[in-house]
Amino acid sequence: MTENRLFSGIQPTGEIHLGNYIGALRNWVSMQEEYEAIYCVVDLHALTAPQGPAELREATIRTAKALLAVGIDPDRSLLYVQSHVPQHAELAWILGTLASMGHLSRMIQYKEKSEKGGQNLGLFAYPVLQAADILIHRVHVVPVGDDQSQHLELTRELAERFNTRFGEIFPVPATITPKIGARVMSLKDPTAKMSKSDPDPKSRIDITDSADLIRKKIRSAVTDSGIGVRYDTEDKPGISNLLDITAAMSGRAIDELVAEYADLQYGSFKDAVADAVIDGLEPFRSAYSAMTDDYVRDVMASSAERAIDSAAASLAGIREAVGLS
Ligand code: ATP
Ligand code: LTN
Repeated sequence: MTENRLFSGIQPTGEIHLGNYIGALRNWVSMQEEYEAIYCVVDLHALTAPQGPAELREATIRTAKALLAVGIDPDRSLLYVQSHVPQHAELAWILGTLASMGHLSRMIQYKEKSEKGGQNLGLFAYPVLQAADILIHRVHVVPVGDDQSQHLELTRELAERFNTRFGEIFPVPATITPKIGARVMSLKDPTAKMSKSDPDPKSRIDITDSADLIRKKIRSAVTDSGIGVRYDTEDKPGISNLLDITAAMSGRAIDELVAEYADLQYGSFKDAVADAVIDGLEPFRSAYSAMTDDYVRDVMASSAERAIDSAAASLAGIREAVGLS
């Protein structure tokens, strides 16, 4: 069997930011060539943080539209909404019976999110549903940003445990993270990752931001009090983050950028960073504004039908293996 199936997901919460784009979405687009790719807007996961029904519905369409506008090709790849394919939730229940409470309670994302309040069973079981997303399609690789490595380790552990107990059903999937930009940092605190849930909108660049707003946010990014553009994540985390972003958006090497910008004042350097981000996002912005919600809904509906076919066949084998009749 060729090992060429791929799955990844994104939550419909907030706006898609540059960290999502560089750390995940760009690779999703390029990997469609090589893999049979399945992409999912994970609305059930989004329910673990409180948001209103209208807001969730709107964010689901907006997120799917952004995925299409970055270049996910619906003729080649599947792109659907998680809750439209009920097999994800059923497999999550089965896998939940194999997951250890200790392992789940050590998950960094769970600890961070539950410390911010709003603990709930869904938040605790979040990585089990993520494992089900991946395993239901029996995929081989999962492209994600750095922050998801721990969840992917759990997925592999659950696949192995299931296979040992019930027979070889699941491939054990590999994690793929990008070489540059696997962890884009906040513009306001370069020791924290850029995140949708950061309350300060200036901490991140949303990919739908106007050129002016992008420039303003980059100009107000936290750097350090020294001078000189150098790549040093310990002493100059803010400048290094801006260099990473520029390298990822322009396709140029960090060394080459440092050689060109070494003697610039921070203000001029930030202008060059803003140019790279604005130019890099331009094709996305025009595709996004030209796309209608109806087109997005059509793609979601036809992809979900195909995903149900694949997920139902896979779940039948799983049910049989565990003894559900
Ligand atoms: P939140 O921070 O609110 O949990 P998020 O910004 O991490 O949300 P997700 O939907 O959870 O967004 O992530 C979608 C994809 O983007 C995942 O593959 C994740 O690893 C990647 N990603 C998220 N933030 C970053 C970042 N700062 N740098 C690189 N990749 C990221
Ligand atoms: N947990 C991920 C989103 C996610 C996902 C997945 C990613 C849900 N299911 C399956 C990869 C594969 C996140 O918070 N970024």
